[in-house]
Amino acid sequence: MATVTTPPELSTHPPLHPSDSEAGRRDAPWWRSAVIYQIYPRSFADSDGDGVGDLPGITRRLDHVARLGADAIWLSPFYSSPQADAGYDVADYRTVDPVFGTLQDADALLTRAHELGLRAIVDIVPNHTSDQHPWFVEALTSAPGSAARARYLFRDGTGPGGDQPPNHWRSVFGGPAWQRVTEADGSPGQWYLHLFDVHQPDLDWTNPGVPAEFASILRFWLDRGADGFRIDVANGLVKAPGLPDWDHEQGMMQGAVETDEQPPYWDQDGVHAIYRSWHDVVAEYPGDRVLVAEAWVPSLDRLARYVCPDELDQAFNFSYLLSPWRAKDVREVITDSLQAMDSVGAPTTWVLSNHDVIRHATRFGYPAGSDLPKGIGVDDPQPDAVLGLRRARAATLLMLALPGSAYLYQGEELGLPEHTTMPDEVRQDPTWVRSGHTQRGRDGCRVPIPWEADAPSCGFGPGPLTWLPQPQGWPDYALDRQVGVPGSTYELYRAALEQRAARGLGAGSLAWLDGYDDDVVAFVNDRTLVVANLGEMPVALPADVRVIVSSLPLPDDGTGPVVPSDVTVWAARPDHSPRQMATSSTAFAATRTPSLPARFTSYISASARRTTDCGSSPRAATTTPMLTVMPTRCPST
Ligand SMILES: [Ca+2]
Repeated sequence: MATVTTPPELSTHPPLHPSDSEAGRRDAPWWRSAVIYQIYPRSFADSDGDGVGDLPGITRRLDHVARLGADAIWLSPFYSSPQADAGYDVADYRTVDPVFGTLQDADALLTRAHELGLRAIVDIVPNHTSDQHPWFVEALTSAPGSAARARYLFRDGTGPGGDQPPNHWRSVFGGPAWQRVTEADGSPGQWYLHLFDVHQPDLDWTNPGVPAEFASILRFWLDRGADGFRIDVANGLVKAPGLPDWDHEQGMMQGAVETDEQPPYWDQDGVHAIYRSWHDVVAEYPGDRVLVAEAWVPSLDRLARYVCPDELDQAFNFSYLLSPWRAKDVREVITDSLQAMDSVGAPTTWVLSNHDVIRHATRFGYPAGSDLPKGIGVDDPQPDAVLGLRRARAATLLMLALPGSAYLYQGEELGLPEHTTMPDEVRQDPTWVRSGHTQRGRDGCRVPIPWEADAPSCGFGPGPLTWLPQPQGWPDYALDRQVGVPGSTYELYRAALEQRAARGLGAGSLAWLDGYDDDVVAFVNDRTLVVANLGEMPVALPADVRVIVSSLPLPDDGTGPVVPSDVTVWAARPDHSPRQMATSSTAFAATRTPSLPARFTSYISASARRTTDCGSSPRAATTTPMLTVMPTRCPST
């Protein structure tokens, strides 16, 4: 390294976010500082070789999540569903879809999770049911004005013959949010509201039968041992009285609308009474159960209203996920997030990837702030995979140092990229068809996980079938190529989670540091110094700190270790206790090497570049109801 970097004169701001007290830490519910690992059941592990992941597959592989060091799992929906929207169209909230297994399999999964010390959060989808739900089937065969129709939002049409929709509301997926039905006598009939797909009729939450049914569903899963719920579209359940007209296109998934006005179906004040009642249901149960909101609202302040002390416990922080890899943006969103959640005493959450967005190892392989398509295909500009993984590791290490609760998405601990060259003819996300082949959708982040490099389907299942093709190079990311390998992304995650727990970072504080250039994100969390270098020039660490974990090994410029571009470091400050100085055996602990070890750089570039194929893994024969009409729910990335 040519330039000698001088250790900066650092000064600490007053804490933006205070630590939990010792007593507070002792008594705090687990979820205030948890690391929660999202499992997308279709793509985690397949037990029976049909190419589709299932609950027994998850149970068999669950020790991986425990060894990684996560505190909990969140399971995306596995309920009986025609799969019009990847299981977010539920036909029976109390049964498991046969493609995923049985209710006994769900019980076994929950039992195994608890044996491993993992909590388990399940999904709840209360805004709408499937059109195959018995309630909706009954509503269709019942007369206008009947009790069965009153559970949904049936209305007469407008205009001559009622052949125009009741109002101008638009579906999130495009087109009118209303569908006309044919009455029992064959005549054109009423219309029903579907803010999402036509197969997802919205429930009427002002009908007392609806909240009563959902309280019963919550209890059904709490009784079986669920440790909480992730609430789908938590901002949508209540519509403004009278369904007043609104003819703007709305961009819920971008978290914004085209006007400053709030649509009469999002974020209505009435939702909060529902969540207060859910809070009470969950409070009937022993232990600390958690309610997590997926709520797309215009601001972090509006989001904070969902996590008031008598409502839900935490909310996904999509603002953080959507933030570009630029220091100014990262500092701003961290500050705003902590201030908003602290204002109501709720833990802030952090997330970089999920089943709806382009994986962050790929997102960060494009220039910061790029406007990426909703799904990347072979014709699109391809990411810089090496840079993407480098930045993803740095971003993850930054995220895991933040106080609050962090969400991981299956496979990110392996450094998995998005599948960006998937042939269009094997795509399963109906977004591709529904968008007129303009948006490829989310298949690229849902590719089955590689467990064993040399096994068929990379160990995803017992045979070669995978419901989406695994890309070339997948074996290089396999878990068995990374366990115990210094420098692997898996070992980085494991070391980070170990140190996060040992150093109490999740319950800790955040105080910004001054002294670095603007393109460095630097803060202290109690006795841990965190430096993320988002700039181009290497920066020095203070002389008196000791490196605990770094996202890549740190070169030494002769005066001490320096932090290169796109690298994050955790370091112990001088007043640490011996226990907090403990370093993980496989972390880059206190490395003072003259340059990046060749073994590491070859690993990272090989992972990103190699073109070995994953056994022979043809696409699964379509033996299961595939996602034939699923609309997009992608947040903008
Ligand atoms: Ca299966």
